[in-house]
Amino acid sequence: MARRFLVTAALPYSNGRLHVGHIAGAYLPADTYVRYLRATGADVRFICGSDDNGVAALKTAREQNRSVEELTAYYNECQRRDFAGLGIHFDIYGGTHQPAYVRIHEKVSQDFFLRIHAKGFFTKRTTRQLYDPEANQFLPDRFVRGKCPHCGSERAFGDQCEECGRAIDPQTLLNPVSLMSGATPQLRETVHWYLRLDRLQSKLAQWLSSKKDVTAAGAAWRATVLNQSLGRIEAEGLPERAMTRDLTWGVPVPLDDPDAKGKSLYVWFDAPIGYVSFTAALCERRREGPNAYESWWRDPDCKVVHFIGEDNIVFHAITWPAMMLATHDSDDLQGVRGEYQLPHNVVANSFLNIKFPGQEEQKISKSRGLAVWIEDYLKTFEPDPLRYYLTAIAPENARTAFDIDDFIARNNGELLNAFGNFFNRTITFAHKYFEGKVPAAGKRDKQDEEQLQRCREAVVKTGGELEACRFKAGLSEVMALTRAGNLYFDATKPFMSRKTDMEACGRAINVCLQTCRTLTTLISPFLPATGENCAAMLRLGADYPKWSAATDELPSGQPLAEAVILVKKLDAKELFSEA
Ligand code: B3M
Ligand code: ZN
Repeated sequence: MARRFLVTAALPYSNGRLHVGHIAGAYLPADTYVRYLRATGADVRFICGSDDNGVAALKTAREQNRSVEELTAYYNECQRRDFAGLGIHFDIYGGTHQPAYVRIHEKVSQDFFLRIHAKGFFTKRTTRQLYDPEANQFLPDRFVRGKCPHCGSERAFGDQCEECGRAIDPQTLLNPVSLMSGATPQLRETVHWYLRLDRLQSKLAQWLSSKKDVTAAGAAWRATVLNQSLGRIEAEGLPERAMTRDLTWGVPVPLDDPDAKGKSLYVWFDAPIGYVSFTAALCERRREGPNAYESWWRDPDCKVVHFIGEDNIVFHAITWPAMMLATHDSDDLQGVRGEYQLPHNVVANSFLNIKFPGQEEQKISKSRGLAVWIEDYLKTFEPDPLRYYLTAIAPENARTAFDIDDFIARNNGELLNAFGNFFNRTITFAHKYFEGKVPAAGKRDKQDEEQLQRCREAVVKTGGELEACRFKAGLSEVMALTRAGNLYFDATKPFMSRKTDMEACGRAINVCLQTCRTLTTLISPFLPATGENCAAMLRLGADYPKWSAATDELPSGQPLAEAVILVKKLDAKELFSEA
């Protein structure tokens, strides 16, 4: 039986374009993982889509003077294009409020809410909240501005001050002003449904503790993820959290209760359910039957893996699992068939900083125009140089920086000089001196055997790193084999032996070609377009990414295709000069 995985990548808010930080954070590692798993023969569904609900989109739509429907449809389409341009291929790219998905998403979300409600994990409570008497509506925290009670900045939002970074209780904001109408907000009573995280916390803690140890896939959860989840529970415990909002843009609260009128589910309640509803939409599209999504979500034989950025950890490692636990009948944390399965892994990267030539490293900032937008990047460059760089510097355990000069240097140094050049010199040589065919393996000596042994070891090591979601380490194994290939080429000197000993020369080129063959499979999850070009030169056929075939030898006499340029030399001026 094939292993089964459901892999998700965080749903981007559909109120903006994607930049390199998003890609490095969640989408590229997820895509690499999915490609690798498929190469091992696993059955995988790769799910994503836009997060359309909630305040973020509403606010941008207001600022841009367009309808929220139009805004979210527009950015959903932009994101789709950016991902496709980078070779990030989801099985489905839905959207929590896109016309094609909103019906199924509302149904799954409302069923989820009702199930938790029936199990008694909500408390209905009255609270006081800021209300705009002119716009006649309650104000989301982001729609209130005022003076920060901590540092005195005049530009604080109702939930947070961007000046001092502190969280704010909206009721303590000084001189509050509504961003809807400019009116002074009043405090009014309202009713919300709170998830009893306090009652779920000991189960959550027990489950999260089990993730400190090595999982079946060969790795513990990342420390950052455990610190922010288990660490938080141990340090402060979990308070109840409101899962509804006074907002009409979202999934309506499905209760037959006058207090629920005009309210929506909290966006962080319905967003992770998007993973489920998009899976259901995918199954529907494939005509697999109405309950087919259950074989991905309610079956312990399928592993669910979430890829996210560090700011989403609490929601994926605490709130979302708590929501699922609240639907369970059984107390079994290992997973019972028929019930929602808690994630096998939650893989979070840190943020990416940015460094433009001649400037200091800084945080990526949309508002200050400090970012490299995917759309802009793709106007000039191929996807693989970016995929290479973002994996080589992946912020897996701490922040790292996208340094424009370093990006160019590594492309031209590592990817072109080492990887591209190894293929180029090997294949060109075979064309020049062996009629474009794989020369005879001959009688291999120790040096030859050692190089082939390195190939076998690289397959095992790279696979081990990828199983454990250590993508940066996986890529460096591939590059280590590349360097070993170049060293072998230099040491065996086929350019000399061709004049004196054609048999020895052919043996060396044969081993180099076998190394190329292995590298083709190993590079393919990271750089799919490059992998395809390599496979075409070696005439490998459709199953070249198959992991178990990575060291299958190319038979002597097999014809090769002409060498193509695998990696182009890049110049920073092409894109980033006046960024
Ligand atoms: N839209 C937050 C973000 O992009 C959010 C992720 C939802 S994943 C369910 O940071
Ligand atoms: Zn402040």
